[in-house]
Amino acid sequence: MKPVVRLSHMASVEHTQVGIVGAGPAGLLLSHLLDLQGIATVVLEARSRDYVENRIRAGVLEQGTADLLRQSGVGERMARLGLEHEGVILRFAGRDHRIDFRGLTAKTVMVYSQHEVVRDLIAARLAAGGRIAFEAAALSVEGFAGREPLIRYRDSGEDRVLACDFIAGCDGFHGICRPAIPDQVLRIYERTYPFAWFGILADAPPSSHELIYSNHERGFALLSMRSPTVSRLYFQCRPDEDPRDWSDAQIWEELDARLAAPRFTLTQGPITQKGVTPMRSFVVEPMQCGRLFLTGDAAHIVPPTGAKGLNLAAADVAVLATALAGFYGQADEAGLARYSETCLRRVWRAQRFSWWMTSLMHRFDTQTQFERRVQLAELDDLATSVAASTALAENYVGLPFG
Ligand code: FAS
Ligand code: PHB
Repeated sequence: MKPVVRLSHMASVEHTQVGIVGAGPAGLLLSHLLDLQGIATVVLEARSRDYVENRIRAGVLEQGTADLLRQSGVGERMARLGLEHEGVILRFAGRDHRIDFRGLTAKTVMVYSQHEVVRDLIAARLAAGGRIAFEAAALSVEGFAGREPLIRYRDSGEDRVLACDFIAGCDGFHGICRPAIPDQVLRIYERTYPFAWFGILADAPPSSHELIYSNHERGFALLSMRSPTVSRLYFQCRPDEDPRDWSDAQIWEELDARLAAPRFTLTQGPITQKGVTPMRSFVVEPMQCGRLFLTGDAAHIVPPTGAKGLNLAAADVAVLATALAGFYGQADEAGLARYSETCLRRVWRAQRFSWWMTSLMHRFDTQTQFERRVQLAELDDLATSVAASTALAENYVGLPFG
């Protein structure tokens, strides 16, 4: 029998088992997986439901992430709207090389937008009677060094307290949970890149059935998609680029130049959204402190070249949900004790892959002619070596969870 959320004698204090800060993919998926285990949660989200359901971000789900959504009962819309992809195309030096995921790994990826995953998870939680407080920003997380953590938050202008057994910090890179851990506990590893991604959404049928990653003299470009009628494209730009400085015509001209290839035509259309995403690699160790557990972007950021951000969040949550189920089901704390170590092994392998893909596909102003030729030789190696292509495919479709 699932314990209900109880209001204690001081009406402003709520109690639950796991308090979750953030209703992005990590927080919502954790709440969903814990509910399936009969574990009570409350999700606190600073933004509105409309905002989080329309925030355009990641687009590619690893096989493991798609399987987790299907197996946990929230894969129905993904099955209808998602696009299963069996490979990607690397475009460089006027040639294409296809990485055959299914042939090399027997796995595939699912092109299905992050905001659709968020919509599916919110719908599932609300249908199950889950508690998600929107426009309820967590102000502080306290007491997690002991056994009675609490989250202070503001909801509808009223200051409230959520008392819980555990806190899951699913509040992204700019959240409050990671900074609540004492500096002397944390080690931060980070790298910033000398460029960013200029991303657009366009009402234009994708010009390729599969994603195209292009290493061009003018800089990197990526052709992705959201549906048979909506394209998602990116090109490498300066970190301080202002999207307002670019007309639609200039954007299409740049993408057309960087994606040019024989017998390829880039279909254009009205641009419905444009933005610049900074590029950084970031990891915090450990990912836990007492009864506070960090997941997803609250703990790590990868450059999006390897399409790992959302998938790493899902992998962290799968590990944490299993560990919490062990605690509540068998009073077994081993999974919780090992949470950070288990997640970080996968996080660092995804960090390496994302750094490698970024270094392989982008132009660096500081690049010498020798380094440029080595970069092209590495792409040529991928195009000619099954072992090299297999290594890329294994990382792209996703490493095992846990
Ligand atoms: P999120 O940041 O998604 O969610 C955190 C949530 O916590 C947010 O809803 C926020 O409002 C909430 N929150 C923060 N502080 C709070 C507080 N004090 N109280 C309550 N709630 C609070 N990844 C890819 O794989 N491919 C991509 O193309 C890609 N593009 C991206 C573009 C952008 C602009 C950004 C910022 C990220 C992109 N990412 C991409 C990475 C992204 O998809 C993340 O990996 C993913 O959103 C991680 O999910 P969460 O960890 O849930 O964090
Ligand atoms: C996307 O579709 O948004 C996308 C796809 C692949 C990436 C990054 C982003 O590597």
